[in-house]
Amino acid sequence: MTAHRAAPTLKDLGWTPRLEEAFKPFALRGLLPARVIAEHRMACDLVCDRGEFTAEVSGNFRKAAGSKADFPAVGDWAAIAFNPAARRQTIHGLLARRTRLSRKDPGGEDEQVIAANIDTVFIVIGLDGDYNLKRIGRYLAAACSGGAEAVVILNKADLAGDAALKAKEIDTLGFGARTLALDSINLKGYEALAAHIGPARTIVFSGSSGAGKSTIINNLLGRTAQLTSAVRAADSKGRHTTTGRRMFVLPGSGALLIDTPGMRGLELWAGEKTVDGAFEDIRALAAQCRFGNCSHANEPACAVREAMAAGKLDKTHFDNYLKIRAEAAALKARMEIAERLKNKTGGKRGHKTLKDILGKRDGKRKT
Ligand SMILES: Nc1nc2c(ncn2[C@@H]2O[C@H](COP(=O)(O)OP(=O)(O)OP(=O)(O)O)[C@@H](O)[C@H]2O)c(=O)[nH]1
Ligand SMILES: [Mg+2]
Ligand SMILES: [Zn+2]
Repeated sequence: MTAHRAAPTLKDLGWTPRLEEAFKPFALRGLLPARVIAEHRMACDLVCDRGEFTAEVSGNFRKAAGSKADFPAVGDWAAIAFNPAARRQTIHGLLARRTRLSRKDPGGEDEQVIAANIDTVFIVIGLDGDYNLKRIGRYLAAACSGGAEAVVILNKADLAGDAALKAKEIDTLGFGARTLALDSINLKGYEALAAHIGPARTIVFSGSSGAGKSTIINNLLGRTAQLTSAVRAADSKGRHTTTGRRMFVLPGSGALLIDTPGMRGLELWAGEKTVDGAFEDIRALAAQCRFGNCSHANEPACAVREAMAAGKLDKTHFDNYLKIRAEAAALKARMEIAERLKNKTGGKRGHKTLKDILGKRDGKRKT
């Protein structure tokens, strides 16, 4: 692909002096920075200061990759060897990801990165048959464990009057995420998005097919950038209209919006692995603690506490790490209880919410 229209600059795409610093080793090899804006089967589209191009990874990159998660994802900063004559540019490396949203690879046990270096995950839920508290919990766990801010968007508020009630229910999941209601047909509630949409802020839209992700993106862009199609009336299921992940620059605010295809059989990645992935610095320190299972609370010879005392590790960053670990563990426990109850009753109580289940369990504990 050639640069057929005015491409955004690197700065528009979120390039910062800090990234520039991290990129130095690549720059010394004569490589150029580029942001991945779309993913295809064997290639991706990216933007560098020469324009927009298609690119693929080098043979050495492929050989060095340990898993699928090591390959370029939308939002990644890639190091490319620019060749104006080539049909495809070549990616030789990626900058370490600041945050990510991952899922379990549908084809195996591997982590699949949906989007990288994102500030916010919009979890878009349709207030029709799409609403499911347990699934929202899984999205929240995945979003938080990838290190990004999570916002739940209850879309299709024109179809249901209980958005406020649902927001309260979502609060019981304990992630402290903001919940907003949108009516994307009559464009209501959009002013609340402004708090999350700013210059070079990267936002990934996640949620099941038919929830309205592409509709919201089109509304924000003010043009039909993405196709949309009606859900099945019987069960509100979407038709998997969006088939690839792609980033759009929002004119005006300059935010970067990533549309994604609705997920089937959602299995987001919220394991300890990603908690550690988003907190690589803490993981590296923890490896130097005297005890392998150090909780970094009051054990002797704790490298994490020592780093904090020496001002080498930010306390807020560490507190976030603890919070997210605790949330992931609590969620896992709650999911297990929900699963057990479902099995006991033959899986027929699908309309009961997690809150009902939790309420009962809490009640039992007190007596
Ligand atoms: N009533 C109502 N319908 C909406 C709203 N937002 C979107 N829709 C409709 O829902 C259908 C699905 O919307 P899409 O934007 O295609 O959904 P999507 O999340 O992008 O779906 P996939 O691309 O399949 O993952 C379309 O017919 C939209 O017009 C809303 O706020 N209210
Ligand atoms: Mg779509
Ligand atoms: Zn420790």
